[in-house]
This record gives sequence, structure tokens and C-alpha cells, in this order.
Amino acid sequence: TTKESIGETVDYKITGIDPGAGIMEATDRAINDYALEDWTVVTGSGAAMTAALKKAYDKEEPIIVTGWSPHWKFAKYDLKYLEDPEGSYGGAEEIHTIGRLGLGDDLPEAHAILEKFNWEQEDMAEVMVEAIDGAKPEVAAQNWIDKNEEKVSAWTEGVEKVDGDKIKFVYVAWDSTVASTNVMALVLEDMGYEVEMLQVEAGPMWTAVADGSADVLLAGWLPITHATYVEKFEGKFEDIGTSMVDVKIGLVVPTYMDIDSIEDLK
Ligand code: PBE
Repeated sequence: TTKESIGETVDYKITGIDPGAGIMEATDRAINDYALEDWTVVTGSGAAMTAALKKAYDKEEPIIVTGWSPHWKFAKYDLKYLEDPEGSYGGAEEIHTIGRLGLGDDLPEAHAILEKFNWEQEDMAEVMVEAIDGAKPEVAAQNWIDKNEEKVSAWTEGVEKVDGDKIKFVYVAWDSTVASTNVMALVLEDMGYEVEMLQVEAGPMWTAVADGSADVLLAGWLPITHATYVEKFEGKFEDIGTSMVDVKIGLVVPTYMDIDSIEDLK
């Protein structure tokens, strides 16, 4: 008998997430760059992806998922990124805070805080792990804030409290984005804001900030992941600041799989 190819063992399927995610566009690029025309990328959601991963992992079955860091899955499972010699997924990415035009004039205190907002991957992972272990996201976020007063006060230092000004966040149900949005919502609430958090899909998230119907999004992954959105809405938003560096997207597999590179999928 001949050894089954990796493709055969996973039915030539890559488990993706929601269609508007930048990582899905990057995965289409990878299919093209590595000539993987026999493969399909299954769309779903972040939650469906992690459910499929858990199911396969528990049985030590092969699976290939679209993955990103920071993410709690790396704390829960032994996983590895497939090497990407073609660079379909870019390299070190950054998470940018993206605001609507005029935010600095209308809500200068919030703008000042958002400008200084930056934290480490371990911080975000801590919030995410606590949430996946059963805490409500806002509880996990508040616990992190309570343990990290110095980091939070570096963002709010010198900024005066406001009296019930309204600010609206848009976010996607990606666990990493849920974590950051909950933390910043609580920080701004503590500074006197009345915060609204609206969960949407990736395209509508960028559209809402670009057309001014929302104030801010915290999940602008640049320069590659959201390049298409940045180009589409050029001149219609403000890149307020970088909240995290050295983040990453790619294809992720359990370490028990005997495969190292996207090239091995051919
Ligand atoms: N992600 C998490 C998003 C950005 C944040 C990597 C799933 C995306 O692919 O667009």
C-alpha cells in the first residue's frame, strides 16, 4: 500500500473562518502561490474552527486550520505554523487601532487613550485563556485590568475623565478581538464613557469606521492581513496607533502531524 498523502488524510480541506477575515484572503493567495488547486478552504467562524480543531486533536487526527497569534489555542494544544516560503501570509504583522475621521476632535480624551493603547501578546492571551476556560469576556477583561493597573494607567495617564460621552466600538467575534475590545471598553467606561460594543463581520467593521457610523475598531491587522480594507477605505479613517507588534497569521497544524511547510501540501 502507498502512504496516504496529507491531502488525502484531510480530504484536501483547510478549515477556515469567516469569509471576510484577512486570513481567508491570505489562504486563497496561498492556494494560488503553492498551486494547491485540489484544495478547498472551508468557511465558518473562529468558534467553528476551534471546535473542529478540538475534535481532531482529541482523536489525534490530522487537521489544517487557519490560525493566528496571539490565540488561546497555542496554550491549550501543541500546534505549529507551517512554513510559508512564498510569503503568502506576510511576516510579522501589527495590530492597529483604527478610528473614524474626526474622532480626535469629538472625543479627544478617548483618542488620547487609544493612541497610547499597547500591550503584549501574553496580556491578550491571558484574557483569552480565562475566557475560553469559562469566564465571561468582560470578567476576564476586568480581572486582567485589576492585575495590571500600571499598564492601564500608562494609557490613561494625564487624561481627564468625561461625563457620559458616548463611544461605539465595532468588533468581530475573533477571540483575540473580543479580548482587546472588552479590555478597552472597560478602561473607557472607567474614564466616564458610555461604551457601545457592536459585533459585526469583518467588512462591515471596516465600513462602519470608514463611514463614521462607529468610532473605533481595535483589530486592524497590518500591513498584510487587512491590506484590502486599508486600500478600499484609504483616506476615510485614521490609523491611531499600534497596540501590538509581532503578531502572525498562517496555516496551523497539531505538532503530531508529519508536515512542516505549506509546500508539503502539494
Ligand atoms: N484574524 C484575527 C483576523 C484579524 C484578527 C487573524 C482572524 C483576520 O484574519 O482578519
